[in-house]
Amino acid sequence: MDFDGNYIKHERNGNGHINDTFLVWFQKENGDYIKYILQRMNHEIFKNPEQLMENICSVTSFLKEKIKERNGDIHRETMNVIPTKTGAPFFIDSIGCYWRAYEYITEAVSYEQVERPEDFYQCAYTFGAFQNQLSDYDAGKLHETIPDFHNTPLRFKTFSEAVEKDICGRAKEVSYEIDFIRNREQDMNVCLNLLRKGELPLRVTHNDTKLNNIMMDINTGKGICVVDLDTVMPGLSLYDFGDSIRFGANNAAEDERDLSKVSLNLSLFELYTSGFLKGCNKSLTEKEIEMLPMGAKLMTLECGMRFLTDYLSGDTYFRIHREGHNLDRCRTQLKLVEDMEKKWAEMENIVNQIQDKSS
Ligand code: GN1
Ligand code: MG
Repeated sequence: MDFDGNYIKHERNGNGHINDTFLVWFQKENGDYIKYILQRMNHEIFKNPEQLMENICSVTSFLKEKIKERNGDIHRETMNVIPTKTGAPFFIDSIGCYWRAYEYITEAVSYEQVERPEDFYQCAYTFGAFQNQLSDYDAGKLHETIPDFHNTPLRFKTFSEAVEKDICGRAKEVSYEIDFIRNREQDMNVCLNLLRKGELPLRVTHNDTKLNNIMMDINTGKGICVVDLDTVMPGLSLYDFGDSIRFGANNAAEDERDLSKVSLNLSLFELYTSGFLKGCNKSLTEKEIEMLPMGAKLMTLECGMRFLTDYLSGDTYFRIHREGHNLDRCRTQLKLVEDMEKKWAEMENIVNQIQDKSS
């Protein structure tokens, strides 16, 4: 990579389940230290790193133009890919691993859980604004880095096959979870059917809108930059809204074992909804807004189903840190779905009230 100066040291960074991320220190000729983010891409999951990096370079260049128009700081408000010395956006090492590097965003932090409600509002606003800024980006230019990423009915099919095959002999201990998912099969088609009928628009979406994919300014507390652009693809706005609720409006962590702690925090749901709609700046249709609660439920159900599929298949997709980790993750998601179902009327009311206020 075209790093400035001499290598000093590196350490692991972040909590992603897919790629390996490192923070790397260099020392410049004038003695100053400079940090970079270096990532080994998961080539098993992202089958075409060339296309993936083409997406990222194209989207970040587009964002940079928008940032310049508003006199923003292009080194903080978007990711910046550091090319190799020959100008390529990634590097393949001697054992065939793909590496890429980004500028390090200084004086910024990302959170694993909502520590202050204001942070969640900032996260919502920043993801909403990200989507709004890309609303005139030609989605046809993007490669599908993981085809059918949020195709929930197809995920259900893959899940059913994993149950059928049961290669680890684990299905018998998770019959409650399997039935829970099967009983909600009809929910899985709802959003894609609306897309097919033209009632929901296809947009450029991030598709992995966890709280920890937003960098916050440590001084002002403002959301500054959306990171982890690997899954930026055409999708539904509901996916981006829903995945944030799934992760951030849960009263417990994604892998909490004590399920009594898992529930939907309605005030965080409300805060996120208002921040997201503000960031989207009236670019969402009425139907999209009406379907926001469904987006939250769908993303949570889908994620729970993906964790269970991986558990049944021998934990080959999501990185695990303990036995049964993917099962624990699955259980929190299903518990959250159950709680959303109980709070459905309240979720709808919140969305309606925010919409009424802003119109
Ligand atoms: C993965 O790597 P990370 O943690 O940003 C996954 C998301 C899941 C998430 C669950 C490419 O994201 O889809 O929602 O874990 N990313 C991919 O925590 O599969
Ligand atoms: Mg991430």
